[in-house]
Formats: sequence, structure tokens, C-alpha cells
Amino acid sequence: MTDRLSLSNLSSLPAAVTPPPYDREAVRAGVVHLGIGAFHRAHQAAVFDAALADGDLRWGILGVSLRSPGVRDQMVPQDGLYSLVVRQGDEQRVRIIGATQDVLVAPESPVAVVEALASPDVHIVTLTVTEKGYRLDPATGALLEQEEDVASDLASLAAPRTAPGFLVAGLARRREAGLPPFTAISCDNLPHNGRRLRQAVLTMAERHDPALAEWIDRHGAFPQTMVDRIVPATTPDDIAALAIQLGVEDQAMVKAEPFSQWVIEDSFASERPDFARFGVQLTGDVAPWEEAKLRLLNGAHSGIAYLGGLAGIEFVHQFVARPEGRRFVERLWDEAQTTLDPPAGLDIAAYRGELMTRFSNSALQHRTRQIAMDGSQKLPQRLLATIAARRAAGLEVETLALAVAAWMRWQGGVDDAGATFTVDDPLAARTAAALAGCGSAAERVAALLAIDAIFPPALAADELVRSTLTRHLERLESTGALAVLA
Ligand code: NAI
Ligand code: CS2
Repeated sequence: MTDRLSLSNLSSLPAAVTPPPYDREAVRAGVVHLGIGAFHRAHQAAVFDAALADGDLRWGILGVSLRSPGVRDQMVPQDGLYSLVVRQGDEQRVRIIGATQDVLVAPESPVAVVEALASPDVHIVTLTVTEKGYRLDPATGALLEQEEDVASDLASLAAPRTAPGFLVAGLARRREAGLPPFTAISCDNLPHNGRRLRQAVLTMAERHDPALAEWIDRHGAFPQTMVDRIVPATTPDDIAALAIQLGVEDQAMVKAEPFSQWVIEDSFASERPDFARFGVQLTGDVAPWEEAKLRLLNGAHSGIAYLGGLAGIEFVHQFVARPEGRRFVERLWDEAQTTLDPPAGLDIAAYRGELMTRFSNSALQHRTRQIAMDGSQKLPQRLLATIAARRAAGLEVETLALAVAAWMRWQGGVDDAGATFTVDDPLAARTAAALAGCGSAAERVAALLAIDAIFPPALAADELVRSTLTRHLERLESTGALAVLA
């Protein structure tokens, strides 16, 4: 059996592999990260690791898994070490990230997580808990107070269960100890992610202690961010291939593209690393960056996921390798682009070109099925806001509506070849119930548009939107996605 990557075999790795160049014993944990999935390990952790490599040893990370022990079991036996494998075409670079000091599994030790959040060393809490992890209504951003875990945290924070619950419990402990709040940085693809996180935290804090809520409101910081790096889920084949190269097995490896961008609103409650030195953009207004990224990159991704998924196209690069796939993406961008107010420094034409190159990166093997997950949480900011903006300007929404119609067909759980699949989405039961008994595409469109957790009522009432969706859905159902694209 191959040994696992660990401190004991770091020195025997191939020379081309970059190990952490700092004394790990001297590092303090200045960051708690909630939701230690693949993206965090390839994005924010790489920045904190760069700060450590630069000699600022305040930025070690305590990772927290809010649900399963999987990542803890991958990382802790490896002393927290893992490989960041950056792939482009035939090229691959491997860097060992050493920033993560430990991983806690919140359901096993909720009190230890709260204690960690209250540590005087901690200044920053980052989150990648997926869109659904914030427990917000996707259309309105209101906290889902009826949800079991949210209701539990609203009743008592003795053993929190949700991300907002942990943050409030940690902030309460800091206030009692006379410590400043940490800066809570949402790194999920939520619209106005900082504002939504702040709202969720304040709603929960208010319920427990209005004075605490006021303290958080006054002294806390929830900067908005735009995060970008394509990080597909790691597969067993990725791990096996890396083991041959390293001579040791790394179960915690992550793979990513070379591109990485992090734009953070310059609003912090206390200390932070010299972010700008490590390639992070600090700005007064993240919204235009976020909007461009969500509507161009993520909007296209979701369209590719549903159309590609229905057509049996497994990977993003395969979709854009087809002329009709590429044409769909370009047309979607033509439509989305008219709704943007790009920030200085963002050239949309160049950005589109770069995005297409990124989507074409065949070494990433980014599955359309992975992107299709949780569509109910993603559609509002990726496609529906864009549609609403175009309709407000009196414009048609032909290609954007095709992407939404493909999502609608996806809710049926059957692809164009007749194969069934599970719709992986927190609202899957609601979309399935809405579709039950519908006899025509027009009825299916009407039933799904009526779900106001996803579709704003004004959009659902727009006749042109409805008729365009119906026409697309009819064609998707009768001819399949590939024929519609062609
Ligand atoms: P992942 O599947 O590797 O990790 C997801 C993490 O979220 C895990 O720690 C999981 O336990 C946690 N989580 C899932 N559902 C949750 C829930 N209901 N409540 C609390 N925690 C929950 O996924 P990955 O790739 O790390 O992506 C996570 C998020 O990061 C995405 O949803 C997105 O918002 C953001 N992101 C991801 C990018 C990517 O390319 N992978 C790029 C940009 C942003
Ligand atoms: C993708 C994103 O899974 C998805 O929904 O669209 O995670 C995408 O890879 C990132 O936003 C890129 O930064």
C-alpha cells in the first residue's frame, strides 16, 4: 500500500513539487474556514499559504466541515497537507499547501468550533458552504426560519448547526471576552454575498440578544466578494494519477485551472494579511465584478450544464468544442453583456475571450453534472436577474430563456437518451411536485414559474418570458438539446 502524504515524507517528493517554505510549527491560526471543500483548498487557502510563505505567520487555517467527516479524514492523517494541482492542457504544476493546521467536524464537536471562532488569534472567518448552506430563500435572501436546523439555532446556540448559527455563537463569545469581531467573508457565488451573510447573522443574533445584534451591526464586517477559480471535484483517477507522480497518496488533493481571482470589498473588522501583495483585489465596490462574473461565467456554466447534461455531454470542454455549443455560449453572453455596467479594469470583450479559453481547458475534466447541482439556488443570480434586467430594458431573452428551459426539462429527471437521474437540489421535491400531473410544456412552464422561492412574481407574469420558455421547452422535449442547439 502506498504511504499517505505527510510531514514525514515531504522531503522525498519529486524536485518539481513545491513544498511549504515556512516553519509550520510557528504558524498561528488566524483564519477559521467553514465548509472546507475543494474550492477553499484551491482558492482562499492558496492566498493564506502565500502570506505564510511571505513570512506573515498569522494566517494558518482551522478548517471546519459543517456536515460530514470526509475531508477531516482526508486531511488530518496527512498533517493537513495536500497538493494543489494546477492543470492547463498538457501542463501540470503541483504545490503542497501547508496552511491548514487542523480540521474539525462541526456535528461531532460544535463547542470546539465555537471556541475556535472566539480565539484571540482569529481575525478572519471565510465560508464556502455552497449557496444552500446559508439557509436563505434564493429569491428574497430571507433566512429560512422554518427549516429544522435554522429553527434549532434560533431556539438555542448551545450546539449550533448552521453557518449563521456558528458565526453568531462565536461572535457572542468574542463580545463577552472583550475581543473585536472577526471579519466574515463569504466566498460563495451568492449575489451580494456579504450583505446576505450579514442579514442572516443579524436576524439570528437579534433573536438571541438584540444588544449582540447591535454590536455586530456596528463593529462587524461582512465584505462582499467575487471569487473565481474553476475547481472541479477531485476523482479517484486524479488521486491515482498523482500518487504515481508523487510516490505517495494524497487523498486531499485538489485540481484547478491556473486562473484565480478574488475581489474583496475593503471593509474589515480587524487584522488581515496584506491581501494586495498576494494578488487579491481590494475595492470599494464589488457589485459590478460580481455581476459580470455571475452573469457571464456562471450563467454560461449553468446553460452548459443543463443543455449539455440533457444531451449526454459529460464535460464543459466537450460542450464548447462543438460549434453549436460555442455559439450558444456566445449568444448568451451577447444578451447578458447588455445588462452589465463593467468596472474600470474589466474589458468585457477580453474577459469573454478568456472565459472561452478557460472553458476549453480539457485537462480540468469539469463535469456538467457537477454544475447542474442546486440549480434552484443558482438560477436567480446567474440567469433570472439577467433576464429581468433585459426585460426592464424592453429586450428579448431568447438564449437566456433557452438555458432556463433546459433547467426546467432537467427537473423531470430524464435526459434526452431516456436515462433517469436524481435531481440534486434542495428544492427537488418542490419542482417534482409542481410538475406532477402537468400535461403540456406550457403547463410545466407555468407550474415551475409559480415557485416564488426561485422566480420573482414579476418575471413569472411576463408574457414574453413565459411564451419564450414554453417554445424552447416544447422543442427540447420533442427534439432534444443537441437539435435545439444546432
Ligand atoms: P465541495 O462539494 O468540495 O464542498 C462544499 C462544502 O460545502 C463542503 O464543505 C460541504 O460540507 C459544505 N456544504 C454543502 N452543503 C451544505 C449545507 N447545506 N450546509 C452547510 N455546508 C454545506 O464544493 P466546492 O467545490 O468547494 O464548492 C463550494 C462552493 O464554493 C460552491 O457552491 C460555490 O459557491 C463556491 N465556489 C466554487 C467554485 C468551484 O469551481 N468549485 C468556484 C467559485 C466559488
Ligand atoms: C460552477 C462554479 O459549480 C458551479 O456551479 O458554475 O462553481 C464555477 O466553477 C465557479 O464559480 C468558477 O469560479
